[in-house]
Amino acid sequence: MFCFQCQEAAKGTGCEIRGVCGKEPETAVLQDLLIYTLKGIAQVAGPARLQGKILPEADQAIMRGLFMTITNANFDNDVFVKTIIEDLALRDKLKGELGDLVPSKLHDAATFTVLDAAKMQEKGEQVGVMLTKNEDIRSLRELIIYGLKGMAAYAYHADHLAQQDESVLQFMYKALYSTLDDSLTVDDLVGLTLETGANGVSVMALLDKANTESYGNPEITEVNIGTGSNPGILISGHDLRDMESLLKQTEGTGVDVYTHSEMLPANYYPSFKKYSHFVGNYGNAWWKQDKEFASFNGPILMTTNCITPPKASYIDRMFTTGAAGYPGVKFLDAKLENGDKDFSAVIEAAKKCDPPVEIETGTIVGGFAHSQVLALADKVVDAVKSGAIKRFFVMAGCDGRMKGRDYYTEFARQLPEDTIILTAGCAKYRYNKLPLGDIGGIPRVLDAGQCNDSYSLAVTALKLKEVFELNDINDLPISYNIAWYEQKAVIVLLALLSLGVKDIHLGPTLPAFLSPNVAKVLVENFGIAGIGAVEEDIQLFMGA
Ligand code: FSO
Ligand code: SF4
Repeated sequence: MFCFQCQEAAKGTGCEIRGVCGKEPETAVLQDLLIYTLKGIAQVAGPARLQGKILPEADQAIMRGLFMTITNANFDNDVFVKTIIEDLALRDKLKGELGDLVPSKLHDAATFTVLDAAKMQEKGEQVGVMLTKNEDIRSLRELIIYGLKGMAAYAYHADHLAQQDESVLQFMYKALYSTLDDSLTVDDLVGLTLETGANGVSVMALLDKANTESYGNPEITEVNIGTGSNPGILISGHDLRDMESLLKQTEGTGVDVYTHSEMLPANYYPSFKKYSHFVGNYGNAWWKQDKEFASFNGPILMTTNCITPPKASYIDRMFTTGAAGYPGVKFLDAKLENGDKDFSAVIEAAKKCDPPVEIETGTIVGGFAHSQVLALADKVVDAVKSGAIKRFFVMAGCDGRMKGRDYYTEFARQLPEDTIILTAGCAKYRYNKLPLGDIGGIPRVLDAGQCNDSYSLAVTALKLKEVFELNDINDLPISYNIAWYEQKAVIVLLALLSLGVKDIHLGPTLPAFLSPNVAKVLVENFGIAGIGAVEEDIQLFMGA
């Protein structure tokens, strides 16, 4: 195996024996083969798809397949083997159906066959990341693929709420098969990387529309972080439709619902607030789940990544759905008559469990997505004009296990009191429980929501640019100090670059998949930089 797609890649270069995330080598190889299979489907069906032919089965295969290979999403070899077999059958069916629209010269990815799991290991070993020999081309191809994985995840959630963006879907085909094309130069691939970012903006806008049209605009909310006395279900991940289904089905059952990690922002949506048994948020970022799932006592529903290898003490009460999976963990896929997923197994399990052990008490504040911030725009603009707010810090992104991530807690703690942190994603757990106070009633940490809600931060920045009549988004008093972990953060980063944001600091370490030359392109054209010592970084940002 070789995998270097996330921030925790072994030795900062890549996992070769077993993933730091817990991914077994066989799983890594199957994921490589699945990506290769999807590239083949994209080559076969891409030209037809780009001419406007609608191919829902292929769209689904691409969205789900890419999503399944995101860090910590799916560890289940049987599911990968089954998916590859189904996708190869789909690819060959498409060849028959599309006839002349299929390119006459096909890559091996569009013609190979494997019939069993053993052969898949053999083939998968040959088609991984290292298949591309030139390190710069490899670096750009992987940067695009990781961006596509994030894009696919967001498109998948939007699709679950019946929203699609045709141009985003078409782009996924084009980008996938372009990574097979040996005639593309470094410059071509840099261009494609920026196009990936532009489509990242579109897909985040799409998911924002899907979420807010379905559940209302997030609003300022005090979220309870304590517990009640009933048995509870803990729901994690990003899928708001799953969240709604669970709330509807638990109503009146005596079972409470709590969010974990990336599902925390569900608490900010008006449609979910009406459920009195929706108690609040339990715990912190994804990587603390081993302890927090144990003390929660009740069942846990993972609607997406981030899963860490479950402990024996709670594996029996864990459930997955959607693109997520783990061997030995029950997967829920069956639908009710109304089209919602059937979560009765989780609810029945909860009834037999003890209530959660309380690990903290009090509240945290969030709900500052674009609509809420725009409602406060006058107040914010006045505070900037009067000098009460000197600078905003976008500290969106991810949390993770690495010790060096203490940097973000310290950074937030040491920021001058006339600064505001704009956040989204699970990075917030590094500082969202600190007593950082407010500026004239505006909290100093404004949480827009999930990682995809980084879109809201971009909307806010664009609005401020308009209000202050600036020509360049980089003239705003906003600095970007972003933490990354997995591939959704990659699409968020590419989206910000495509919006023209410069001088983003990225940590805690730069991606292992950036070759020195590709890193140089990002530094020279976009001012991307790493992080240093907290005090010096703050001085640098404040003097900027
Ligand atoms: Fe991931 Fe990052 Fe959304 Fe977290 S991009 S790691 S769980 O912020 O949030 O899925
Ligand atoms: Fe290693 Fe990250 Fe890949 Fe897991 S996803 S194998 S931790 S690089």
